[in-house]
Amino acid sequence: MPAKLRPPRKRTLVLAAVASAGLTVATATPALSHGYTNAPISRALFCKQGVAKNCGGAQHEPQSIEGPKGFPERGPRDGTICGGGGFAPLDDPRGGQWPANKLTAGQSFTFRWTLTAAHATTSWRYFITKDGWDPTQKLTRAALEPQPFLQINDGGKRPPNNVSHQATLPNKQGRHLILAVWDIHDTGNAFYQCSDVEFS
Ligand SMILES: [Cu+2]
Repeated sequence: MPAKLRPPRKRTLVLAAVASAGLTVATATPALSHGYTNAPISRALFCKQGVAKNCGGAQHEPQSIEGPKGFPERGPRDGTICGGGGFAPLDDPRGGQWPANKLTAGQSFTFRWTLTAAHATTSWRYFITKDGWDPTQKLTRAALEPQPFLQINDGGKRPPNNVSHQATLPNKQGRHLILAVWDIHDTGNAFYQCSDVEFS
């Protein structure tokens, strides 16, 4: 289901106001906005849509769930992966009650991203939780299958604003978490998107 497109936030104006107040804006990445997954719908996008409440800043900027790249060796530490190390409400497992995307195991599925800034890309990687995953726990590396079930290498090229990747869904049952990682080529960062899914 495609996300509704809304006008971008006027974050540039906010930053300009801060700069004119004489403060230094320190940031590890030069870009101001980025991207999120809309298929399956991520926790951050459910927040933006108002389907999930009490999300903190993710409600206004689901595209900004960004952390150091190099997952799983580097990147946000365990328990902070879904929030990219900075959006804690996305890490809260909410007792396993996050809205879930219904998927059919073993079937073809098109993963989709909406990009608000199309950064030069190293790769797109999709991880899934192991069998027996406990949805009431915060996401850790140990809870994920060690290899992504889908990886697309872009070799530094700039993607379109709407990105799609077709894949065969893994053979899983019941509730799982899919972690999508967008590895940026020319910064030290990556974008992290967690989607709760229910396989039938
Ligand atoms: Cu960006």
